Amino acid sequence: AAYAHQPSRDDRLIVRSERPFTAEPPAQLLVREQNTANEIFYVRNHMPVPRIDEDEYELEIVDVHGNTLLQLSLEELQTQFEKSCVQTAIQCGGNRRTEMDEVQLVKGGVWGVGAIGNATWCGARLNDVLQYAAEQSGRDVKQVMRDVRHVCFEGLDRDVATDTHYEASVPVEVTEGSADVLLAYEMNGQRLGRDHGFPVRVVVPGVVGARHVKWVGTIRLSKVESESHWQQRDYRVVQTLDEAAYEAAPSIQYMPVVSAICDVQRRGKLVQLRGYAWSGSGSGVARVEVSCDDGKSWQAAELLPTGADAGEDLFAWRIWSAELRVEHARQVMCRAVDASYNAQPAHVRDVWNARGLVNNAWHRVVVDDAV
Ligand code: MTE
Ligand code: MO
Repeated sequence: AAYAHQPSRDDRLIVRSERPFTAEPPAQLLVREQNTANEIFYVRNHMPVPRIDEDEYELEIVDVHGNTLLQLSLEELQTQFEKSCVQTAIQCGGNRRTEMDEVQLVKGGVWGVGAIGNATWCGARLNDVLQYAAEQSGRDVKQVMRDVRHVCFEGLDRDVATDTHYEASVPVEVTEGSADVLLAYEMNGQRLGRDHGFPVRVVVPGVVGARHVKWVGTIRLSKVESESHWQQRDYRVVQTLDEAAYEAAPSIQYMPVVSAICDVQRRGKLVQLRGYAWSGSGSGVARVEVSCDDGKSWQAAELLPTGADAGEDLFAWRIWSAELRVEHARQVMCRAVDASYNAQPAHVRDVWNARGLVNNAWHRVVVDDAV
């Protein structure tokens, strides 16, 4: 019954789990366009998709003492604040998890290279809403933010058995430092689909997917990180699954540079490759290279334009293409460097962890299998 009234989904998605629903697009489809079509954008739900009546929707802002500063309707959110847009990728912390299983089995759902998508998101800036919330309660925003260290976002999705809502938080430096942290109500020019957080989701460019809270109902200013399971006992890179390991590990926030090969077309000895690269934290992608001799030599890939203005697309992914002449080798691989000269590690074994998170090793594909 908890799963009655779920949205319908595109048949092209590869379903990784029905309940809760998680799915990714076929890799080839993922790199056809700069912005991932909404219908094939990966879905990662932890609970049933809530049914929300847009006329009844309310967003509540709560201060560090637990007092409500403001309640906003969807219409107020859309009309009282300047609409701001950002083109950014969102990537699940578990993207490319399955490659880690080859080193040693990890705990977590199956993901290929498709637990990432790129879109233009539009909505109200979180900072504008916080400023307004402070004013409405007759206070100065500096005063309201004074003891705040983390901003917690609670979703309206709920596990009925335990009465818990999805929740995650980001450090306040992340939100205060960025005009691109949005309470988004549009994805690629359309209103958000139900699987992607209708009517409002949080978008925090550069940060792991788990913090981009969908169906956001409450924003809580806090001295501490969210106490939720997803902040404390998941989305942290641990080598063992005990409590002490989770407590010692920082929660994943900004993501490192990553790339993947998504499409391989072979014509005789020529192999056409297409993939994505993402700098995560927002320095931008400087370079992508491909190799067919196990990394002895590398050839530059061509980065395709994002379509956004220069400097406005640093959180967007880059689609790239390359043509390789392959003699005997069957494995091709790619790697990216971001504009701060951070590079990807060579091997999955170098980044292996017990939950299979943040796999940004060079991506390898066997040519014959990938056609
Ligand atoms: N927000 C809520 N309320 N509930 C969720 O289950 N999943 C998170 C995040 N926000 C989740 C959520 C995770 S782990 C990811 S990777 C992204 O949403 C996925 O966003 P998408 O389904 O729009 O691709
Ligand atoms: Mo995720």
